Amino acid sequence: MATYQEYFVQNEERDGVRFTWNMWPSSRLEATRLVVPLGCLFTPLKERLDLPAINYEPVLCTRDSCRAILNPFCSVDYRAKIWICNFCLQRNNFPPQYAGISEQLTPAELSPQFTTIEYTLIRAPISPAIFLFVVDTCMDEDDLTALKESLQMALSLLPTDALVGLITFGRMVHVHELNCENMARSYVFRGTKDLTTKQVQDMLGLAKHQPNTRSISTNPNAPPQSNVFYSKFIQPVSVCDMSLTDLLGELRPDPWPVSQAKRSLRSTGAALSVATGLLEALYPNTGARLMLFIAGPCTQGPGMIIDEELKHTIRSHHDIETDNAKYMKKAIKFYENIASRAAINGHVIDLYSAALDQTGLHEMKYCTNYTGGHMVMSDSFNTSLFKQTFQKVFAKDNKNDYRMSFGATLEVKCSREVKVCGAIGSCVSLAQRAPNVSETELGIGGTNAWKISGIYPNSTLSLFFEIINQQQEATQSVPTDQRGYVQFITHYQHLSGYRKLRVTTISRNLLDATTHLPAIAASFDQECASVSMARIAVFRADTEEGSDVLRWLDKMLIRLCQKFAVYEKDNPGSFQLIDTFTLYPQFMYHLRRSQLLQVFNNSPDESAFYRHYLLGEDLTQCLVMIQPILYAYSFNGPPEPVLLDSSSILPDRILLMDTFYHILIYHGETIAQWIKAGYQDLPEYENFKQLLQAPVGDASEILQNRFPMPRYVVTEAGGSQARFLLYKVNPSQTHTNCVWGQAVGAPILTDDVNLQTFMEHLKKLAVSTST
Ligand SMILES: *[C@@H]1O[C@H](CO)[C@@H](O)[C@H](O)[C@H]1NC(C)=O
Ligand SMILES: *[C@@H]1O[C@H](CO)[C@@H](O)[C@H](O)[C@H]1NC(C)=O
Ligand SMILES: *[C@@H]1O[C@H](CO)[C@@H](O)[C@H](O)[C@H]1NC(C)=O
Ligand SMILES: CC(=O)N[C@H]1CO[C@H](CO)[C@@H](O)[C@@H]1O
Ligand SMILES: [Zn+2]
Repeated sequence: MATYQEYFVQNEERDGVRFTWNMWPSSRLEATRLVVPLGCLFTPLKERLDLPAINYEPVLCTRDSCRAILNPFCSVDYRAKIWICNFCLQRNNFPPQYAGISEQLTPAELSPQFTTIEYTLIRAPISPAIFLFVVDTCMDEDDLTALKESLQMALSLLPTDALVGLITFGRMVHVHELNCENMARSYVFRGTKDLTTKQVQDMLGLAKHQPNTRSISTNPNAPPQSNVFYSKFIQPVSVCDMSLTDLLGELRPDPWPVSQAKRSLRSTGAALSVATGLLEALYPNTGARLMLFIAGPCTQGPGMIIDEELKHTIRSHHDIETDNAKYMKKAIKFYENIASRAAINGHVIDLYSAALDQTGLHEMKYCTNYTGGHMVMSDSFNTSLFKQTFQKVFAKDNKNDYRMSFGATLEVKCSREVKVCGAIGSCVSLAQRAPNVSETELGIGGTNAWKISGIYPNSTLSLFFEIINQQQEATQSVPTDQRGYVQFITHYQHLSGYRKLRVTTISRNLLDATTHLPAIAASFDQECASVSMARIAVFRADTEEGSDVLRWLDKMLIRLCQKFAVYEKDNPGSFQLIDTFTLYPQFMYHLRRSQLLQVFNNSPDESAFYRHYLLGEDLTQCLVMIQPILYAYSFNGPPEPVLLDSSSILPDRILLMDTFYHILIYHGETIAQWIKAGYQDLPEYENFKQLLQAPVGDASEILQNRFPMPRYVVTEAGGSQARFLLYKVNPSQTHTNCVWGQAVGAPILTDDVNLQTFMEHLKKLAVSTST
């Protein structure tokens, strides 16, 4: 049999699913005693190049309360042309077009290799995607020029049938008409006023329009209909390319004078409100992307982050803790409302922030969080970080398909042993109360369906489950072949305009945990568990004190060790973790110290940015955020991964650290001296030049493939930026436990406990009879 590790990887590649536990306890009580909740990380649109093209509709179970989709786990009677639903045991007839099936001739959706399959719903109407640029003009000429170039590039990268629109703002908000031949015209709104949707629509003259009414053709042979609907504000890019190019060309920084001691008056909130209202009126329930570009905080009107006086600084974490953030609560409420309206309609909001100071991402984060939008943070629009990240938004995969899709809904169906408790990720609840929805909520619960307005191949949700068998039932000799099933049904609009449906069905064995605990422990996926717990912690950090979240993580870790380690009571020396748990405490150690949970030295905007990606990326990338990867380069051998530990910092080594958000190259002391001496330029030290080049090459490969592009830092021993590395490594050699001159590695001055001390504490607490 394959190892569990191979099984995890195979499941992830085939179905985009990793579960915390891969054997499930058959009773509810035993499941809650596992400490780490039963859950999974699910990547609905996991890139799969080998999926067959299926252009027919899926077959559904006929039981009204079920409606699960035919899958390889259903039993089939080929002679009678009947299939039995694995979720509700309903017997269903195959539809007439399946008359020819037999054991030898099975449709793809029954084939065991297609537990994940995708249907293209060719009869559904086609809708081109909509892109609305909402552009701040309170920035200097250079920055605006750079931004205009990026927008121009975006126009050339869009599908030609895409619809586009432009709103600009500074003190005022301008909604630009795109159909005028020679004369640029725009509708102007004051930035101070909070307008209702209805007011926005009346002022733009949209109220008279019937919103896009769509009907699915009843004639199966009818070609897909395109219900394109233009207005003077939103036009196909192929039509308005010229006028939009002219408009962008003429765009100037906001003309209102700004005095020395003041900030620009920037009406971000009003602009977002107008933009959301426009899309709501014209394109409800259609894929649309609202791209907001900001160079500073909103300083007036709805959504105001700070006033215009420069002597008033933007709130810090300390201000938030001491309830001294004057505008924050009101602003959050405003942006959250905008975000909900957009999310319900399948509209995505992206935040592209380019400024040295904070711009209010902390208050605006709901816009990206609820809609699956991108959050990008750079110092200016004229940086490669912004330019290359923005270009990647429009990137295509090997099949020449765009990587962005729209308006997804994810529905989860469970067999009778399981209920769904909630989801954590960039989504909102569709408040669909089904029989299989648990009363216990974890994450966004009380529903079995969620909306994900913007979705990409790597978008990953955490889903949590509950086992519902009662204890009594469990002890009534559970048949050993009992299996639980979960089906994930993802509807989405591809950028080609087609609607698609991805179905993933998984199954796991249920075991009596009172007698089979070792088998359940062996099925523990500690990587998935670490990311799942990190997401729960970050989810809680939004509403709870940071110290409470850390205490909760510690408590869970101790309880997990108490349950699954081998030890004698009150004898820490006897403590031993079983194989499948050995890495977990280390992940928790690094998570506790990470910028995901520690706010010291970070602004609220930075915290919002870091957390946004933990809640959206796939398992591999989330693990890097929790515990960065460190590689060493030296003359002593090929590059190799090394421990994230201060002992890895050696004078004759170059280190490359990947934290997901940062790529850092660090030159050890000796290496730095050689560079200063210019050895790399001498022909006889060609090998030194090559050694210097190696990490640069590897870094640029990471920079190429990552979204968003990480910050790139090159530093050396004693350099000010070296702190990025020193904060991350385990301080195994601090001034208290190393002898100067003898120790290998760099000593670090810190009050932070190191991993070894952390583990000692953990052992002591876990084996203690008094906890
Ligand atoms: C962007 O910055 C570079 C220097 O880094 C400068 O040469 C260039 O002119 C700037 N571009 C614009 C559009 O301001
Ligand atoms: C996203 O929204 C949820 C509420 O639905 C909130 O609890 C969570 O903390 C948010 N996360 C971020 C990073 O904004
Ligand atoms: C998707 O995730 C994989 C790792 O799991 C990573 O290599 C790849 O760069 C990611 N793609 C994007 C666009 O972030
Ligand atoms: C679709 C689905 O999951 N249905 C199940 C929900 O739970 C009931 C009873 O708990 C089952 O009978 C359904 O099959
Ligand atoms: Zn069924």
